[in-house]
Amino acid sequence: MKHVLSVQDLSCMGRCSLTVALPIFSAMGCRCSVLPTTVLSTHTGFPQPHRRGLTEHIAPIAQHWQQVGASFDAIGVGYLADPRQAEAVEDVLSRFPALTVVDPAMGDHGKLYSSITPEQVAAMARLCKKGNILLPNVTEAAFLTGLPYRQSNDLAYLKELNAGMREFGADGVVITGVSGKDGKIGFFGSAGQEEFSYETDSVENHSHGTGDMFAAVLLGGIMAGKTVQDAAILAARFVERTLANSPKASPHGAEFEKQLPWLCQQLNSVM
Ligand code: PXL
Repeated sequence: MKHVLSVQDLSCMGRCSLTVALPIFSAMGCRCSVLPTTVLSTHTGFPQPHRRGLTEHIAPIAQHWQQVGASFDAIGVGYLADPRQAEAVEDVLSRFPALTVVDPAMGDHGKLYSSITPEQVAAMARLCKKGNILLPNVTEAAFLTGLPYRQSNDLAYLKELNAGMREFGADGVVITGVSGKDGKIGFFGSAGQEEFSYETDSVENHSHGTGDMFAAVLLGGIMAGKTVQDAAILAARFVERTLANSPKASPHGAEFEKQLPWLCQQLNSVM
């Protein structure tokens, strides 16, 4: 059984980050260990969550894992609260060689989340250099590459964003949140020499945590033997189904649990 490490915050309520990653990895047949980087009462979409950073615990946890001989097939990194945390996670990545997927969760719709500083963007850029696969949305790719943000599916622009992200050294990049024509939404990506794109119907249902669902399904798909492109398509279809079958814009996040049986079926049909 593949062993995945999920490195991101634990938002105790409001589906996102670890509370999404754990059940998805389990449903996809992976053993999932966790490195919670911050505990929050809720994600930051609720007003004034209580939060406790766990930055100083990251290195001792990783050291203990080394003492007990832990190893991982893959590591998925998501939302991190500040630059010190990003540095601590960089250190974890250097201790455990594994396929590393970095989702530089920092913003959306052309803006950084309120808690994200320019120093955090620089720290995430350093972390991206350690990733084998990078999963920015268009906003994050623009901030990381220094290119202007455009809500556009212009191919030349997407190729430029993708090329800028590939300069971090990853073998694969999937840029999510690309707005298409006729209300479509999709991704543009590359793996090795190949570029690819995909669109689904855009469901008018903005919800926290859908990027975290995408990242978990993508990594679970790769662990199940899929290519980056096929795993990204599976992830996009999972998020589309989830949003289409959830109450609109609930702060508690989208009801991905109802789609887990479908996800298992998709894997079983190819395994
Ligand atoms: O889904 C990304 C995310 C993760 N963790 C926390 C967040 C968010 C997005 O708002 O607030 C704490």
